[in-house]
Amino acid sequence: MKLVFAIVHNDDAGKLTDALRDHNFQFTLISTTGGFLREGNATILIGVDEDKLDDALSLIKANCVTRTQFVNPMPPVMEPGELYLAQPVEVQVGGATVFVLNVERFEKF
Ligand code: 2BA
Repeated sequence: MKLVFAIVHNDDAGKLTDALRDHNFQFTLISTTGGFLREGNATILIGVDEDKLDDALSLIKANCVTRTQFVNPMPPVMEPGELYLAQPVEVQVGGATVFVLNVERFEKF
């Protein structure tokens, strides 16, 4: 068995979880925050048998879109009277960041 951790954009989470449900995958949805942008994203934990792993990854790929976002960098330390004009920096987010882990043991009590 494998455990898939998929970190996805909040706007893709609904479509992806609908697709996973339609294909009978069991999963847990956690509200998370990206360390860099400090914006909400969604982490989906999916426990899958190995023969279904590729199907789960295909659904993630099909339902998560790459987006461009702009971030304002931290302003530098300024002397009084100095002017700083922030230049937003472009970053690409997603489609999905995916980790696949081996499951040593799986129990339901
Ligand atoms: P964030 O940490 O908010 O990062 C959002 C996007 O900002 C990243 O998109 C990446 O394009 C950019 N970025 C992140 N750190 C950066 C840095 N130090 N300098 C410049 N740009 C940077 P993605 O790579 O698609 O990541 C989307 C989200 O997936 C991340 O949100 C984070 O929540 C998670 N993630 C990505 N890589 C991870 C990792 N190695 N471990 C754990 N979580 C990860």
